[in-house]
Amino acid sequence: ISENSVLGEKYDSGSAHISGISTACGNAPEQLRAPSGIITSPGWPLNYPTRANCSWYIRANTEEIITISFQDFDVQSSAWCSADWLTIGTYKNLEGTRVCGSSIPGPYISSQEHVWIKFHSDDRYTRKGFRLSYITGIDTIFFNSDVPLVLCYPRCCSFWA
Ligand SMILES: [Ca+2]
Repeated sequence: ISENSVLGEKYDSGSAHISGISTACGNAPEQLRAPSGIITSPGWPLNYPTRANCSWYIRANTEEIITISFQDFDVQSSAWCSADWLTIGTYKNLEGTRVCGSSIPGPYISSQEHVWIKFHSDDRYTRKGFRLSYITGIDTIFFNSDVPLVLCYPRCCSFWA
């Protein structure tokens, strides 16, 4: 499909491990229905390749939400994250906030039962990339609200608000 497919190997971490090598960085999004899992940038733990375009679609059960937390994060820093970036958002075609750099982003809590995660790298300079985990579950905090009130606690505000 692309040069991405030759980089790295899948490995078994015990839970549903999804590497960026599979369809996520090809023509179609990687669709994830497992209740929890791990997503890494392509090639992890080696540097991600140039010209990567990956997308993951996580879907939980009805009335569940998805909590995403980062274990590692190192994406080439650039003004407005215009070079390499990761986004997490609700909609396929409406980009969420871009993040890049080497500070680990705060947790992301979905407002609906699905999220889109997208990763892009441009044609030069790569870094180690990212490793995140997600878990789905009943929304016990945000009853009857589309607004995740906890979103800015303890430190995710600057990344995702
Ligand atoms: Ca780059």
